[in-house]
Amino acid sequence: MSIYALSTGPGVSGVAIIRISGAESSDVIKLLTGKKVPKPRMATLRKINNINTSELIDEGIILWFPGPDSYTGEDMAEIHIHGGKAVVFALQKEISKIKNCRLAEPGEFTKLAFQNGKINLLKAESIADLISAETEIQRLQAIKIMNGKSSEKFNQLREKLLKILSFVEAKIDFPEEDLPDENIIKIKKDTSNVMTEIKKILDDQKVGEIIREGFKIAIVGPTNAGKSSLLNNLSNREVAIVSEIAGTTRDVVETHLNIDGYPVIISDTAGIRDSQDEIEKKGIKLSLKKAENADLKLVVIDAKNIDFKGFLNDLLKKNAILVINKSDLLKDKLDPEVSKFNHVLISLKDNLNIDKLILKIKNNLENNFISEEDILITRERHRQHLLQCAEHLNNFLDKNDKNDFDKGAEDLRLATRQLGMIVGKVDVEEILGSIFNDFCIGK
Ligand SMILES: Nc1nc2c(ncn2[C@@H]2O[C@H](COP(=O)(O)OP(=O)(O)O)[C@@H](O)[C@H]2O)c(=O)[nH]1
Ligand SMILES: [Mg+2]
Repeated sequence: MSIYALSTGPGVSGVAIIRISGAESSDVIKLLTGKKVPKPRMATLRKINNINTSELIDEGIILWFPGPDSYTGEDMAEIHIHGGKAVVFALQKEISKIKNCRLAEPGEFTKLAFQNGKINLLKAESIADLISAETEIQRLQAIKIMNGKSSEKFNQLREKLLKILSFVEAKIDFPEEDLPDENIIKIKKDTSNVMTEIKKILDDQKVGEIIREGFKIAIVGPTNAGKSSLLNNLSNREVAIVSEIAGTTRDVVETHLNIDGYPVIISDTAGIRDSQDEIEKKGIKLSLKKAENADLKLVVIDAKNIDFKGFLNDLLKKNAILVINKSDLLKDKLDPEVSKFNHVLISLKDNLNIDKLILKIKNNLENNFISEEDILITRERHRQHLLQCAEHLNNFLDKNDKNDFDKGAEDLRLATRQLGMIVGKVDVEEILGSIFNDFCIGK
């Protein structure tokens, strides 16, 4: 079975590329052009025709990538045509008529590349991340992983564990030879070292995931303080409805921003107040939840109408900036109960001090993304495997009796397997290989 798909974005463009992968790729080119496949990797201009009527669909470039040296490892072809909707549609329709050709599923080319051993799982994931990267920081993170930065680290840790396991397994295979105590001490020490490295990787403030998914900022505070106005101001467009009627915003309104390359998802929420309205109450509940899950809260209050002191302590406890809005209406000094908090006094109406607020947000972002260099976890999946790996290693380290080595070996195997799952390499043969390479078993 061969697969095909439009690999360029949907919509009108100068050029569109349709990719084909699988044994039928050469048939597709022959049937569409009436000629044999061009020389490998040589851009070749061909007329592309309807299969049965030979009517011209378009003229375009054909690229031929014979397997196994292709992206997927299979025979592949690319057809570059003009990127009009009708052209793309007509060509796809023709390919669909060819025997054993079907439309690819999402990510299927990359999945094939992984299954055919062309790339590991982390690289496959990073390709997806690179494609969806919206900001420079996201792109840099994806490209680092694509380059093998994290695979290298996880493979290294895994190899260390395999080595330890080979010692433990040798002991099981030759139980009559007593393992000296110092060897046991070394095995434990090596395991502890791996454990320390894993703990260090896990202690990352989730920076990798935040970069991939976006830094979450929640705008919270009482009704009518100017929360929706702030969202609109920061995103430079009318995302949320602004009105003097308290309780206007009920649902959470979210928008994506790029602040100095940092991907940010900012959400405006319902104003917090005692409400009898069931829908508004639900909105308020959502607000508080957003605030709790956010990486940063912008707590917005009204400078002249501060009846919110009770909430402030709680909301400002961590990762929050107090934004006091409507400074244009302020006649007297700020209430000291409120000014004692670290705050920015702004007026959205008069566009006052907004730059100060943005600077504060940027500083906060920078502080949060500080450990950029050591990021290895970019998905919850990686975190879960690492946590489970650490758990198995703990179980191993807890075993102190030599006779428990059988079970200890199983702990190590399970730990190794978890690391292998991150990179997508789970192969028992390798354990045997490691034993043979590092241990003179024939002696
Ligand atoms: N005077 C003044 N009014 C403002 C300011 N910012 C917002 N408002 C007004 O306050 C009202 C409530 O604003 P809105 O953004 O809907 O508040 P929210 O309920 O917190 O989302 C609207 O009538 C806004 O025009 C400001 O800086 N000064
Ligand atoms: Mg609002």
